[in-house]
Amino acid sequence: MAVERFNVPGVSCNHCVQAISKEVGAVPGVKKVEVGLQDKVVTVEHEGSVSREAIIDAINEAGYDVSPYDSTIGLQQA
Ligand SMILES: [Cu+2]
Repeated sequence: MAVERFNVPGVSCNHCVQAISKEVGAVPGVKKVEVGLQDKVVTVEHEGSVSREAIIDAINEAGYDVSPYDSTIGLQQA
């Protein structure tokens, strides 16, 4: 099992959370999706066979852009 995080600055309400959860959750191999409304971080747990690109594609498909996530700096509040 692998866990990856994606910084998605466009997350602003529960609609965004649901749209991203639905799109990313539909990617084969994805087990769990958590969308943080406060930190705007999408956390994806998957089987390890899922490419980062496939998840980014799904987030884009939902209508949101992904920024590179830097866990050492942390996230700026909008
Ligand atoms: Cu929204």
